[in-house]
Amino acid sequence: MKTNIARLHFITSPSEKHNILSQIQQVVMGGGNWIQLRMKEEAEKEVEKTAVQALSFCMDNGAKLIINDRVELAARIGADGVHLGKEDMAPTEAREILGPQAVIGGTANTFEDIKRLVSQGVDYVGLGPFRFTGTKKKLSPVLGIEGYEQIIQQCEQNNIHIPIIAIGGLTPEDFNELFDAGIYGVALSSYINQQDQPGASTLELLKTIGKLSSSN
Ligand code: TZP
Ligand code: MG
Repeated sequence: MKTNIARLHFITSPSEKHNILSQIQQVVMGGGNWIQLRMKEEAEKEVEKTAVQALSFCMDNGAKLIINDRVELAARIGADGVHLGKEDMAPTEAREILGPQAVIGGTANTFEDIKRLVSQGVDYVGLGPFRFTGTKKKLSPVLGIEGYEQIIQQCEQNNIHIPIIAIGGLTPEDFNELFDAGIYGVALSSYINQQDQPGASTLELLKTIGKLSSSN
């Protein structure tokens, strides 16, 4: 298991307030060190242009850049890793392309998903959605806190240890019960990029997470 998985993942998404690059810059300046570039609608060329600029900024400022879906693009530009959903390339294949140092994350909605992803060598799982969110299309069933508690218990019973990152409509008010349930970290998009000051918001979130996460 990679020990350097961050507790706060920022996922880019379209926002009327800040363009993608500005979101990344502000979050990183606020202390965020883990960015997932998620651009679902844009053409590959545009994604690559943004990804190259984002990677340069992240590298200069000690942050990791994880690319959503696009393994070949991540390999081409030398990004830190990829995040893969069920319909994307298998993590085992991505590992062959990206190598042992790359971070590979996978999306899970059930305990079975986590089991499969762990067997495929992922470094973390994004487990969700916690609640409804408009950020993702074709949303899987909402888990709620009971879903997390049950799935984390199943992981413990089956001796499965992998950083679990909660995702989906999260706000800081949710963190307490989620960390109590045993999650490792959180991934947020709209809560951060809809703020006037995503950097200041990131700093606050990191403080909260630091207080809650010490034992997980
Ligand atoms: N996967 C499950 S929910 C989600 C993704 C990518 C969107 C998270 O964004 P938000 O705005 O924090 O709900
Ligand atoms: Mg995907």
